[in-house]
Amino acid sequence: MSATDQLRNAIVDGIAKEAVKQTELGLEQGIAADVLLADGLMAAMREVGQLFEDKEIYVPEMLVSAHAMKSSLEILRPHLVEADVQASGRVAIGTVEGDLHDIGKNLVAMMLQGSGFEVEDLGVDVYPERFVQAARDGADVIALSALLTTTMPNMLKVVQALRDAGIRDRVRVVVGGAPITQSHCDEIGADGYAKTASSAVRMVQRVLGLATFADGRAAAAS
Ligand code: B12
Repeated sequence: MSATDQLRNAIVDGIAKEAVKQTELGLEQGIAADVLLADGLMAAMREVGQLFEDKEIYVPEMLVSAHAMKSSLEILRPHLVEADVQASGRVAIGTVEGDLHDIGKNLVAMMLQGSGFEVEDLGVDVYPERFVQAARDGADVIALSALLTTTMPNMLKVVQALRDAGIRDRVRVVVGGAPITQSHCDEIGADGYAKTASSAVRMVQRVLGLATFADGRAAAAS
């Protein structure tokens, strides 16, 4: 069995130590960090979600799998994030009110950082007022994550709060998370949606009107 398969199994089984070992082994074998991320970590969390839906596992198991994934992600982080890249914009990112899922949000934050953005991570269960504050403090982009269908409407609350504060046109609002779609983005009047962390980088660059270098970093469009 390949290191990627063993990594996936370790995360599904919630064995953090094994997940770390297989991540290190995979990197040693020359498997690219983004391949380990997609075929190991993300595939494992999809499987975990399915097992939860089928009532084969419950919240505690989901939590240990999430912990194992985070442990693996810490090893991958330096390989995914390029150091010392010049900031090409400020992004304030958070998971919306009522929602505690942060793995995807952390990944998006990490990828944006690696692509040269200055990122302020506001955490989870973030109220609209906190996003408004971040916009007032100079964020160019407000990035919202939601993993629950019940917290999706809280994205609209943020857009409305920015409007009420009279600063909606000063910032770009971008959205993502498993249940989010382009049509939800359009419905709530957000500026951009992306399905994955890597496409999130290109989307944020696009909504800011930035051109990109071949290595993915952003430059002001001429
Ligand atoms: C791990 C997990 C948990 C962990 C979270 C741990 C943590 N620190 O995040 C725990 C155990 C705490 C948890 C709790 C709950 N969970 Co949960 N959870 C999951 C699970 C298995 C994986 C989520 C995950 O991390 N995926 C991996 C990441 C990398 O993917 P992602 O988040 O989708 O992010 C990617 C993209 O969406 C995108 N993205 C994400 N954010 C953003 C933001 C922007 C701006 C952009 C552009 C892109 C972007 O980029 C990311 C990388 O590519 C999912 C199942 C699933 N397959 O999604 C269920 C799931 C989301 N959970 C679910 C449920 C029901 C719950 C609970 C209500 C369970 C309960 N009864 O208590 C609670 C809710 C707690 C709360 N208030 O938030 C349901 C939601 C169903 C629904 N339709 O709403 C799911 C879908 C499981 C299921 N199949 O039923 N959960």
